[in-house]
Amino acid sequence: MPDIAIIMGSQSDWATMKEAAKILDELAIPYEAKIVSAHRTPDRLWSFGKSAVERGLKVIIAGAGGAAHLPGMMASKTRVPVIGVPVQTKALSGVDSLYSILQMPKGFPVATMAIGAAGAANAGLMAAGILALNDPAIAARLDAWREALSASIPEEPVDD
Ligand code: RP5
Repeated sequence: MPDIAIIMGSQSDWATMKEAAKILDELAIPYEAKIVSAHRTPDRLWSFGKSAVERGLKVIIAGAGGAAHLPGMMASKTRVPVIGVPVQTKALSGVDSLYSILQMPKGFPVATMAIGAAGAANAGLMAAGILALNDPAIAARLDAWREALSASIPEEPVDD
């Protein structure tokens, strides 16, 4: 059983949420990926949230767009930490998703990332950082990943 779940409201979210998966692949951290929609599959959401602790999940990355209720509803159903990813939308550019995920009432937090692909990648890194607190091997891989990223940034700009 993996420690991390990546859940999303729709197949159409996978293009974005794949960025979280890619980071976890790079860090050799196993995860499960599932479509769980707050509106279209509420029973699936409920049973996922109800069983998350007993299944041993340590972090849930939840991405959704528009009326993006999945991360907040999941946070209401389980104490497993939820990292929310606002998926970019055509109509409102993902500001709708952002506000839907961000403005949780006191008592049920969702750690909300940036809109879109960068937010999804950062969700993967945040989840890795949480696991690294108790896993020295993941900590070492995450440190190396961060150092490699820093080393890849040139000191001076070049013409395109
Ligand atoms: C949300 O509605 C999903 O998270 C997705 O971002 C959005 C659109 O879903 P589709 O109509 O593309 O399935 O529930």
